[in-house]
Amino acid sequence: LPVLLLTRRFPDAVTARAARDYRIIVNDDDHAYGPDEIAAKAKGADAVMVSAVDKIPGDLIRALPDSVRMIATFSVGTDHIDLAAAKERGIVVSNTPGVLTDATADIALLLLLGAARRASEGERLIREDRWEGWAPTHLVGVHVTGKRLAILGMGRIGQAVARRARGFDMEIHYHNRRRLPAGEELGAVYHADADDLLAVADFLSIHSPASPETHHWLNAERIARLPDGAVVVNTARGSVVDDEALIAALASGKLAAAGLDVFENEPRLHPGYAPLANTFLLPHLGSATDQTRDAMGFTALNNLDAFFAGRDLPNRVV
Ligand code: 8YV
Repeated sequence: LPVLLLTRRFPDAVTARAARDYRIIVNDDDHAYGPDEIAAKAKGADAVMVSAVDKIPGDLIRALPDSVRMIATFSVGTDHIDLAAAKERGIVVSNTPGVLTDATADIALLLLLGAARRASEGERLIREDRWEGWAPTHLVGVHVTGKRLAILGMGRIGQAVARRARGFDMEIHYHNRRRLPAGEELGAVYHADADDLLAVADFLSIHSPASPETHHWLNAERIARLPDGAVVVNTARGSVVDDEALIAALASGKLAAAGLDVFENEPRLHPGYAPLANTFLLPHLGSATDQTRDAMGFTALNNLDAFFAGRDLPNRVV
């Protein structure tokens, strides 16, 4: 059997299937391995299954034993892996697109609603027994139904968010590198220039991958283009947002609120966010449902199985 290193404690059903078809080396602890630890544990492994939280830079890829021929990431994002270095070493890389679309889109809507309707503030108030009772102007938030939702990145997840937002009668606008075919646009308005999208964004939801082009894309200049009182939602990657600029806009009242599931230096939170009442914050829970996490693991294993059987990979990245 091929030897597979699992760098994290993945769901039980995933580990069980891996153990059936591979000789597995498991990290059965909840701490993430550092690069040196991954290289050391990969001794004798034919493949490695990693999470998006494991950083796989070029140095680590070059330090992996020669036996390692494939990296299957338990994520749709691949920004944590130096793909060019993998290619150079002839290491195949796969990811898990599709299976986490719905769970992530659900969390985007939760953030959108939670941020707009001040759910965090309300929850804290009531938990801390500080609620003084109903009042006409108490914890009044931003109205959602019928507003304009701007989607940056209209891939699978962006489209799933658009479908859900239509249920709230939102007017959908989007920017994507490529315009979607007319039949697939769901009535959304395309903006070829991402900056034009900002002007109509009562709500902005980010669904573009992390890349050098999207690094700190939402900066002070772009935030200034948003309508006053806009709400920002991010379930993609923290690095797409310039934290300093977003925090300043939330503090000044330029933006009404932000709902964030991802952070540039996660698990560390920029200290500017927590004191702000108008933030609704989650610890990277986009794909965190039992069914989705199992499906992500099975997808990673499907790719590994295909590789070791000499078949085409369903989700080959490199
Ligand atoms: C994961 C993710 O929770 O798939 C991704 O790119 O960010 C999330 O689904 C996590 O990073 C899994 O490795």
